[in-house]
Amino acid sequence: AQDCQVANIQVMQNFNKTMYAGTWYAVGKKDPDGLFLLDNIVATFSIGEDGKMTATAKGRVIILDNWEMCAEMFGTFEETPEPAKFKMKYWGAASYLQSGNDNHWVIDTDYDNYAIHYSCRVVDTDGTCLDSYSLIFSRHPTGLRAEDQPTVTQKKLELCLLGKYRRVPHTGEMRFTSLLHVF
Ligand code: AZE
Repeated sequence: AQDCQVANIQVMQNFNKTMYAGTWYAVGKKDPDGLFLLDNIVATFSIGEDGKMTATAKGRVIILDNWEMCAEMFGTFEETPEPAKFKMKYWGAASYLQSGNDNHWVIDTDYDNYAIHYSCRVVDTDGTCLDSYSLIFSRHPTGLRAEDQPTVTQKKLELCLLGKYRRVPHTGEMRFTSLLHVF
C-alpha cells in the first residue's frame, strides 16, 4: 500500500555505495518540472579515498529552446543518517548548464543489474511530492532484464509514479563528448 507521502517512501536497506559504484545506463525516466536530460543518459558513480561518493552524468539536453548539446554534469554527495539518502550538489562542465542541490535517494538496487533512483525537489503541504524526478538504471545499455521488470514496476507504484516514466533511448551519440570538448 502506498500513501504517496514523501516521508514514508522506503529506500534501499543497508545501502552499499562501494557496490553501487561504476556505470549505470538510464533506461527509464520521470522528468522534473523544467529542463532535464533528454536521452543517452549515462551516470558513473565513484568513491574517493575519503570515502565520499561523486558522480558524472552525460546526456543530451536542449537549452535555449532549440540548442541541442551533450551535457557533462558532475555531482558530489553528502551523506545523511540514512545510507541510501543523499544530498547531491550538481553542476555542468559548461556554465550555461544547470546547477543545484537535489535529494538523491536510492530506492532499490541489486547492484549488478538494476537500480531505482528518486529525487523529490518540492514537498507539497499535504506531504506528497509536487516536483520529482526519477531514473531507472541498468548496468546493461540494452535495458532491464525481464526478471527485474516486476520489481521495478512495484517500486514505481510505491513512488506513486507508475505510468509517468518514459523510455530513455541510447543511440551512442554522446559517447565522445569528453574527447570533443577539449577542442
Ligand atoms: C544524475 C546522476 C548522478 C549525477 C548527476 C545527476 C543529475 C543531473 C541533472 C542534470 C540536469 C541538467 C540540465 C541541463 C540543461 C541524477 C543523473 C549530476 C539533474 C537540465
